[in-house]
Amino acid sequence: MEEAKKMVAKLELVSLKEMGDDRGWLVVFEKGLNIPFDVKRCFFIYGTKEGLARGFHAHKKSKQMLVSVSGSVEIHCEANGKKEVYLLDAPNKGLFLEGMVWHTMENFSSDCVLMVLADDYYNEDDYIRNYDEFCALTNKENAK
Ligand code: T46
Repeated sequence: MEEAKKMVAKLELVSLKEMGDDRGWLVVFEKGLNIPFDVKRCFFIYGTKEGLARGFHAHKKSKQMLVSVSGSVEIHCEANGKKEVYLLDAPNKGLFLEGMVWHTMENFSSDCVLMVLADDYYNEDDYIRNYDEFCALTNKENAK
């Protein structure tokens, strides 16, 4: 499928350097240092109800960095034929996602504040919210 060949899926867990002194800790996100894109948008997800999962989509192109700045959350990802779960439980752990990564956010702790940095403005056309469509575009065998 020509369209699928052009689609990128990248995931990387990034460990950020913590700078600490007797006052506490400081972590930096900086383009070129640990963020491989220009940040155009930032949003926060918090107050998620217990047992609730969010996400259930992939992006066609967007690049994002997910960081749990408070509490913890699991990011369940499916990309390049593999399923992996990443636990974000510290402000110095970033999960970089680009493109065709089907992801859900699950098991939010009650104090979780999930920060997301994105390389582009909000555009619903960049979302694939239908799992069968995701499977078809990534040539998955269980696609209908
Ligand atoms: C993602 C995960 C990690 C906006 O109007 N502007 C925005 O910038 C965003 C992110 C959302 N919205 C609206 C769209 C929906 O009506 O806010 C509502 C909730 O968004 P959504 O259901 O997409 O939220 P999540 O938690 O499922 O997904 C979000 C991001 O949308 C998505 O890009 O990768 O967080």
